[in-house]
Amino acid sequence: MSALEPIQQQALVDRLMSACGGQYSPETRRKFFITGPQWAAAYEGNSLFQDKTRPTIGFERIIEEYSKIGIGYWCTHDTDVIPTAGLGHAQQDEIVGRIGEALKRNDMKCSMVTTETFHNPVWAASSAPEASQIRDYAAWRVSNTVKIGHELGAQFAVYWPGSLGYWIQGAIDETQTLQWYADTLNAACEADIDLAKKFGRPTLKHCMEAKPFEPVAEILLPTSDAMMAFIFSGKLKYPAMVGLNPEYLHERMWGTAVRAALARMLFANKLWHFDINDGYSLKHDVDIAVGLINPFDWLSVLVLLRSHGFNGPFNLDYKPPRSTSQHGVFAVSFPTAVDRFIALWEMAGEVLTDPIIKEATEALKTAGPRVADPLDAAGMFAANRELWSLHELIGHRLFQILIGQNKGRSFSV
Ligand code: 3MF
Ligand code: MG
Ligand code: MG
Repeated sequence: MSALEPIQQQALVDRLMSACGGQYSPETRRKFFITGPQWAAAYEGNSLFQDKTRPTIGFERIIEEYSKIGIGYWCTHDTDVIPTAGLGHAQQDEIVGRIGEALKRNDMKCSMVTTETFHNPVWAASSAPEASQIRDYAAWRVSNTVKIGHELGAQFAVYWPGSLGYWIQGAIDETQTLQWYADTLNAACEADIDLAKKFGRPTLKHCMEAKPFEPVAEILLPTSDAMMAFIFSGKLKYPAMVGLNPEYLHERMWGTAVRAALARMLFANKLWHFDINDGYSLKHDVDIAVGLINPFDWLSVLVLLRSHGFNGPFNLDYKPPRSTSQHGVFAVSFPTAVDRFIALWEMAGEVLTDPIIKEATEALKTAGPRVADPLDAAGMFAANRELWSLHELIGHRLFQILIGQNKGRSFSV
């Protein structure tokens, strides 16, 4: 093989992408409530120790590219699209107007809006700091985002309180900070109730998103479980308006089984929105695309979600790797992420109708014969002894479905 010029490299990528096959059509992709974040496609490849590898691109291009791929929904932070200094001024209305037109032109919808309360220096002492003027500003920021949400037709508002925490222990009273953060969410809900009336729309679903580490040393609401305790603490004025936006990797980062964490949210009726991606346990937030690291685990997650009727939104909150070019972001990264998700979703459907899993699950629930003495633990164990091998058999069947052995794919020696 001789060295390839960049233009030939792009053609090679495109040719191998189509050689991969198995792509879903944009129409099929659009049937799913899959949402594309402004910030994911705009990510330039930079990090704490790494410089940018891609150019700056704006919402017009991103909305158009998502639409072509068949990602039917778009979402954004307020400051992904409006400079902080322009918020609340004419510039905001002008930009929101242009976003509305870009969405319409490309047959796209805005699904969700979120407030950046972690990046700007104003949040250096957290998004609920001692300075009451900054807390008032935070309350205004989230309410302003809710307003933008109504203007763009969004159904969801998301809150990632990444800066709600500290570096130096002992300097703040955590319970006070949590109360101040509750006040911020109360302000967002209150504003939403008024705005919804004004716009003649339902109120938004307000979803909290937890991440255990980053960007500060100690996070006050590090997990979705902590957030549920917060929602049900009695400190929120509108707890029924507030639910969760878990992120697959954020849960995995602290070591839980993601499926079990999601089950706890389903149990509390608070799983409302889901950031889909992948990565490694006990590492920083690497935001790798869905299914590239833990496809087996992902299959299991989607079996749970499908069996509980959770149909999205599924938000592609990942970072196209910095090795991927700008061309690759839209030619490889997003379409393949969407297609792996759909393939895993369809596989989860196969799991739910698989006759072997069905029969095994039913047999386990029917259980062995009841013993006469309800206190006879040894007898109960013996009565079910052979059935419980089915747990492992079900696990094996899930693996077979993942690799297609249930459909006759074989690996000969
Ligand atoms: C950080 C995140 C955030 C949130 C976003 C939504 C930049 O790890 O996951 O993405 O998803 O702020 O509110
Ligand atoms: Mg993440
Ligand atoms: Mg996220």
